[in-house]
Amino acid sequence: MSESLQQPGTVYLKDYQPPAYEIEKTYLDVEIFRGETFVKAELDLVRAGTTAVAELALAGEQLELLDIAVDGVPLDPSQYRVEEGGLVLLNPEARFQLQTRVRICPEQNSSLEGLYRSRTIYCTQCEAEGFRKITYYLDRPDVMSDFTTRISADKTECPVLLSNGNLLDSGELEGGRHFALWHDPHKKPCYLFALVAGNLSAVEDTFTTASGRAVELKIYVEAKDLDKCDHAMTSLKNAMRWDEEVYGREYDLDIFMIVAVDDFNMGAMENKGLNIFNTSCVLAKRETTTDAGFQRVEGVVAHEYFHNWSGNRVTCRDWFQLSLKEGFTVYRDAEFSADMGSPTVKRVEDVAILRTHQFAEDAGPMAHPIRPASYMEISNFYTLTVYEKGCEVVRMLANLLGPALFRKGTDLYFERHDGQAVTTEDFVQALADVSGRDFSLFQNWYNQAGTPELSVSDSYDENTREYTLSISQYTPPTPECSDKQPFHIPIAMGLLGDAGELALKLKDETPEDLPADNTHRVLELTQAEQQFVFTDLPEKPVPSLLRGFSAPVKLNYQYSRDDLVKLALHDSDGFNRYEASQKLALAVIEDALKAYHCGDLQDFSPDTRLLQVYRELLQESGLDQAMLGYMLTLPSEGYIAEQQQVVDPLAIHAARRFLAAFVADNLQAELLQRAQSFDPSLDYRPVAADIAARLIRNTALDYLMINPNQEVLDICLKQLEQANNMTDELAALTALVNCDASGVKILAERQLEAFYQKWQHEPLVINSWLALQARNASPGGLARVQALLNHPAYDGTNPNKIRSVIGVFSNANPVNFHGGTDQDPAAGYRFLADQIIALDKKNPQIAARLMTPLTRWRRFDATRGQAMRDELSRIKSAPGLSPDCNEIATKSL
Ligand code: B3K
Ligand code: ZN
Repeated sequence: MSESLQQPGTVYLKDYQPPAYEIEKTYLDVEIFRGETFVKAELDLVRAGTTAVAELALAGEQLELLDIAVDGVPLDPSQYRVEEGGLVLLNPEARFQLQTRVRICPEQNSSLEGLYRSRTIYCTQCEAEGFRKITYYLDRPDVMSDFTTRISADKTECPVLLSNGNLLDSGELEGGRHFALWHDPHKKPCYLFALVAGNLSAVEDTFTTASGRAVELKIYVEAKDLDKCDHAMTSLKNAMRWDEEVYGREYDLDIFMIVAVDDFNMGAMENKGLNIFNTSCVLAKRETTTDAGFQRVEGVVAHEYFHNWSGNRVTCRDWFQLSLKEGFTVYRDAEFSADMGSPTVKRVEDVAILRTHQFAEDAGPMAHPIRPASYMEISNFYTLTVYEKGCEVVRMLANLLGPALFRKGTDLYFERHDGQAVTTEDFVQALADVSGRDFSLFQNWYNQAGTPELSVSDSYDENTREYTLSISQYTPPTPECSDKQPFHIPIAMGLLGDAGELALKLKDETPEDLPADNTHRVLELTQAEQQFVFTDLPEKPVPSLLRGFSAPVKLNYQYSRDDLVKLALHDSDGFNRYEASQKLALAVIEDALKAYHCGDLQDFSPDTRLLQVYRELLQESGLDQAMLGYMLTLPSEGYIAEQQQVVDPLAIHAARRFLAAFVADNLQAELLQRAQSFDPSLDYRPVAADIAARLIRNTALDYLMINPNQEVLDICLKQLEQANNMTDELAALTALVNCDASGVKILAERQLEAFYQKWQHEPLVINSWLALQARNASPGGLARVQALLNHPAYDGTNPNKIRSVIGVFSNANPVNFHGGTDQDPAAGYRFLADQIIALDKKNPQIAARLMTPLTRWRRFDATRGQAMRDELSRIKSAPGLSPDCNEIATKSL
């Protein structure tokens, strides 16, 4: 047996082999100097099996090996090889200590993976395979070790030195340097290792666990940001309490630290006891942060904290199991946020993202099961599928079991596998064991990609009073499999009669089977086709299907528009009320699209039933104002595009805009009343009711600003000037900038500049400022975005800035991205490819992420599709292309 280095190419789940060696103890001595860092590692390696190993390979990248010894004796060059990708030890003993010393250059590390420098702060990002850029190691999640880390650095430049676990020692060194020694008592894989060194200030608090232990909480930020940590701290304490109450999980160290850095490839990272965050997911204060920003901080702080159990205490055996920790943890944070705010609103928001973006991924060339069977570059698999669909799969399991059994199942999972690296089967098995349920068919959710499509038809027999729902499922082919097995699909449902919800009785149910709430059922579809017969129904009902979006599927049932009106106004399920309003709006937008294609959109008269619904909703007392805001918002261009056979982004934009103007014209009085309710003297609180009030008011303002009269313009400007919070300030600026009315453009330009002058010292506010311009659908978008890249506020090495400009333009400004320029319709695509090729040399992970819109070329007409494809080919043939971009280009072409 030998443990060899991973070759570039495809890695397969079926090839998994347990590690040949364990690393019992890891001692790291990291000496940070300006421009270079020295890492000494002492690894206590123990052979896992009884058979001798000819070669043992340790992964390593961009390391300069200075010294190598085994048990204190320097190795002769005949005893090892340094190769591309790592270090190979020849004929290793069964037990030995490997001592290496390497030189690395964090200052030159622009990939933001491994040890790098963000502004003045040294920090690490090791998941998935970044630890190998710090030292030679068995860089795989099933190798779990006891870590001790000594850090030393200049005391003035880096007064704060942090790593995982508890501080054992610290002190002064010669030459103005100092050191800190940390030990983590919990064994962990190296992807959870973290180190931070820099000039940071901390906000401190304590949390007393359910069993009475005091935990020190520290949030480290640059001193200028100390006033923006309260919300993260409150969110952290809420998350700690919630995990105790809902999952029985206590925190397990004496200290929990969060560090915020500006340059970070994603939102945050759950390193044991030392989470490292993108500033965008920690910092929040009302003057600089929108409601969505506050909610994001709460959600991400909770998510990373929850990983302490779902990910750290019980971790993944290999990276194919990523959804084991991510899907489950997203489910946990979603339920937490639902509990902190409004469950229906949270559900509506999450489902919108899933259906717009994950469904598109699942229908595209990068489609993969939540547990992929192969990958080329694991960084490309931190996807909406693994995270968001993974969450939906856990949600289905939780709903099939019900709260009590699900809790019993997660207790068993955590206890059975504490300290282990496991698979998604282990998770499902624990749930099966406590419930006695058979989840063998359910496993298809882990193994098959693609979004199942349900076709539902129904019939009612007046004589027998029976109502039959016939449901069939079909899943389109995806790259890994063209012939799908059926999925196990829970369909939560109810039936609406003329006077409200009808009592339900399935044909084979006995009176004892009937649940207390007899207006709701969960049907379990387990075959390609099934029928469900309800008896004793007095009338033909309108079915309310897939309540709460009980499964990540597309549901087709021929609702009449009157049915949709009824569901939107009267369904007892909040999610399905929203869904019906969206379906109705989508139907009217599709009418408008037909008119557009016939060239007479301007003379088109939309179905007024949509106005009827909106009017009644606006008058409904007791309706959650956030729900009202979402129900009144037309489906996004991205969501509309998802519903089309061939996407025509210009047509979609025109049709949606036409309908929005129609709504604004016809509901002017009602909308004006909402928009006028702006009151700058109201104190700002980021709580559900207030967030909802701002949302509906700003939704109304958006509508009115499509074609504003002076009164509306005055409301908008007043809000922009007097807002005491970023939500209202940015909403007013956005409405102004998005307004195409003549005369408003110059005003918008002036206000944009004034906003910049006011906020230029706040990077996160400037990100929003960049993003709102990148999203602006007015003609000339590409030129504006190119100008932004030359603006002093732009920094082409900072992922947040790249996402705010290039990411937002290519994903959220379809009319400009796909419209190009008058001279060159493909100019948007060329621009994006140029940016990707340049960025790939510095930060391949972010470059690969930016490729998503181009991968969707099959969804467009032949000319656009070919132009997008040409750009993918150009990326693919760029010299020195990273494996990250290469995988996506190869699979998409
Ligand atoms: N686990 C990290 C993601 C790491 C991504 C590496 N490319 C954050 C999270 O999901 O909590
Ligand atoms: Zn996560």
